[in-house]
Amino acid sequence: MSVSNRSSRPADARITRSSRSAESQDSGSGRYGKPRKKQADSTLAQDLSLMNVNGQGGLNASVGKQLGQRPSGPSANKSGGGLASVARLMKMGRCKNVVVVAGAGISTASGIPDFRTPGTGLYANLEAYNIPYPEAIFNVDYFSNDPQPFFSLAKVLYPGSHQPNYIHYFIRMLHHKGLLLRMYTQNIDGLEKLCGIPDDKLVEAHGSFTTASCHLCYTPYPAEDAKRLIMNGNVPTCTFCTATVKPDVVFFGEDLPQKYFLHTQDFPKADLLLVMGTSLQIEPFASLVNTVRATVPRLLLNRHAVGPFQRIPLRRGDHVELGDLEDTVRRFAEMLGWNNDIVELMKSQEQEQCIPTLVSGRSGKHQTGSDESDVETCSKCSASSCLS
Ligand code: CNA
Repeated sequence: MSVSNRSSRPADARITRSSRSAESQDSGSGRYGKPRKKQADSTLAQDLSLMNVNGQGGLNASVGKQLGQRPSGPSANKSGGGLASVARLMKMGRCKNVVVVAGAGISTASGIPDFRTPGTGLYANLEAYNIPYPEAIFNVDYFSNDPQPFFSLAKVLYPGSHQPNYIHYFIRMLHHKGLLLRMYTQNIDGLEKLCGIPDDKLVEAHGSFTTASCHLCYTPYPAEDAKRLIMNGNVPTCTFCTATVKPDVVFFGEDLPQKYFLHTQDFPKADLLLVMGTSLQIEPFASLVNTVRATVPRLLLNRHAVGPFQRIPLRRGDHVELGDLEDTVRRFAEMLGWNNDIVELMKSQEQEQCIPTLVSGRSGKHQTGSDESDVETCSKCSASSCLS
């Protein structure tokens, strides 16, 4: 069965993942020969961005630390200008439907390498995975022949060994303040959920490790069993057809989850778009940023300018703040007066997350509940404080 037939949805209601760097945006087929549907709204998006490319971006446009490719010229203000402008809008109550679009750059501060950062990114360390080209790691045909490269990567990315960082909690705070319309993440590390962003506020566009299924016949497989086998260097196989099971992370040419289609409601409703830690190279995700209304402010927080934020002049209402994301987000939070709240939230969440690491004195199980009698020590923070 072809992976493009994975969904029972009609073809015009399916969106598959593809790498923008590997193909033209307008091509009819993906890198791996899978037919690729053009999104109805991507045409509109392109029209919108074209309409605005000639607009005067000067008044609100700014750049921060200048690294790599960057906007410059009349549309560039001093560092911090963009953050301050957006913080001002937020404080004035003008941004009540904030959409966040995020990528691997929000998790590097948690110790998870991204793809494309030179030196530390996974693509720079391919010898560890023994693959001929970077995208092969998410190519389902390649996986079919040799699942080991993806399973090696899965060991790094499987939720459990990494903790959310300040950036994740900043987004959680947006929700706490009632401002988050939705977060769209390409990440598969599960840190958004772990920091407490509720399921209904989150779209994991490239899937997650929460569920697993056969890569050929899609028969579901218990995710915990798949994880245990993969972490121990074994290959989980389908109970129905014996093909290899994989976590439900979206590979190139596979359908994005149904929830991704919420974007058709969310982006037209957004009154602020925050783009964080992504190279905007993977379609159709990358084009989402072009689907907010033309007057909606968009703020890119990243190490270098990407996607439409590379254009000079910037679109009116676009802001680019370049530099280390965690530093930038901290400054942003300070401007908003949220820093203390975020620090408190992180502390309280860390204490809660100590509970699963508590070692049970009786049953030997790890506990998440409040059954004190079952708990004696905490491997992380020495017990009693976690229970307060
Ligand atoms: P990418 O292509 O690696 O881009 C990451 C971007 O973040 C780059 O522009 C970096 O410059 C920037 N960046 C990285 N660290 C920082 C930092 N500390 N401060 C500021 N900017 C930073 O990753 P994308 O997310 O754009 O690509 C999409 C792929 C990557 C998705 O399909 C993911 O599944 C996949 N991925 C996910 C993870 C994860 O879940 N944590 C890790 C690695 C790859």
